[in-house]
Amino acid sequence: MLALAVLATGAADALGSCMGTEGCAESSLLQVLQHDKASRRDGSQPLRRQPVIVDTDVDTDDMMAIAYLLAEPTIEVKAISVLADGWSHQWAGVVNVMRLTQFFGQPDIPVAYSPKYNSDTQLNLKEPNELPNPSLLPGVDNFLSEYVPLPFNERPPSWMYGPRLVRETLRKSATPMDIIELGPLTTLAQVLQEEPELFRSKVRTLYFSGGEVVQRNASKTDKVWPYSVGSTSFTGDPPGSVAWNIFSDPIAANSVFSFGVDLVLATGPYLDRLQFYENDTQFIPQTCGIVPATFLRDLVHELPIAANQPPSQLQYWDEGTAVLAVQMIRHHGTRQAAVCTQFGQTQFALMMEDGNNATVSGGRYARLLENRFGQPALQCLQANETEFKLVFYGGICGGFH
Ligand SMILES: [Ca+2]
Repeated sequence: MLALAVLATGAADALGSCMGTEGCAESSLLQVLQHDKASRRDGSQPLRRQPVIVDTDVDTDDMMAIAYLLAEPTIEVKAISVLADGWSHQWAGVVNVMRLTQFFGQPDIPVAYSPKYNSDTQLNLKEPNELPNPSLLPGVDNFLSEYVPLPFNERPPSWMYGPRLVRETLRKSATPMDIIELGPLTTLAQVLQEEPELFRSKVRTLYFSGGEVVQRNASKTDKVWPYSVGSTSFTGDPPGSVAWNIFSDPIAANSVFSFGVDLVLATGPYLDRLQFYENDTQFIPQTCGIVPATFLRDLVHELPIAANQPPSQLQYWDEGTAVLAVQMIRHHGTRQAAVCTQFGQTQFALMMEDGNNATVSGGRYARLLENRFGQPALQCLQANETEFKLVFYGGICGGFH
């Protein structure tokens, strides 16, 4: 804790020293990392940074989550894979992620495109669902180029497609890695199918954004296949609601979940407590340097505009997953995280039946149902919203770790 406090103070100083300096935007967070290295030379205990892989569909909340993860000194993001079946177009998602890696002083982190949907996943291909609604995507695609503009990272993306990048990153790692999944499980399912033993030996814990395990007799959901999109991507909030990250590729999700990987679900009920407000700028620390503070204020101001949604419909979905993952990683994956006030252990399987016979099968497509034959999972079910916002905004500033 002492080392973290020293780093936090140093980070704030490094960022603060950037005020009014031309070119600071590109170098500011790099200074933080250099300060980290310099602090080790004075004899202080070096931080052991846990290696992680991030898989993402690069919605606005993914971008904000990745900003937090890149600013976090206790983890090291080794690779970022961008999904093809998520909340942005790949031409935009990859370069937006690379803007972030550059802004946070880690411009050479490999960022990969994905080639296509998992060839084993047929439903999306057979029945194009027009999800997300295409009208919602321009603001997402251009979030970090027009709304909160960051300099373009001139480096080329990885030559590898997402599944290969994940596979090779796992293979090269000397120690087991954590995976933070901010989108559908399409890429991870492909890695798993190709290299199950590598997955088993090198993946320590999978932190998954969304989902909730419910009882077989829980109230039915309004999500059936095919799903007709309304004015927004995903409407309705009944008990046992279905997560986008599962709904969009449930066959991939079933593959990963049935495998038996150590799994933490940042559940819908947990994430639903993390409401976005326009006055969340109050959580930007006073000590925050002008560059990250401006970045964060712009994020808050521009998010509803880019998302084309009122603030009341916006939550910190993937950001909540990122903070939960980081806090648990610091405790070696155990159920210790200040942001989570209630954990629950369960076993579940993914339901693929799309009918309305809940009394027989618990049916409803892409739902996670309690199942004694199924995969064990640790669920975070309740959030401490204030703790989350302090940690998220403070973390990006380098002021709270
Ligand atoms: Ca996402």
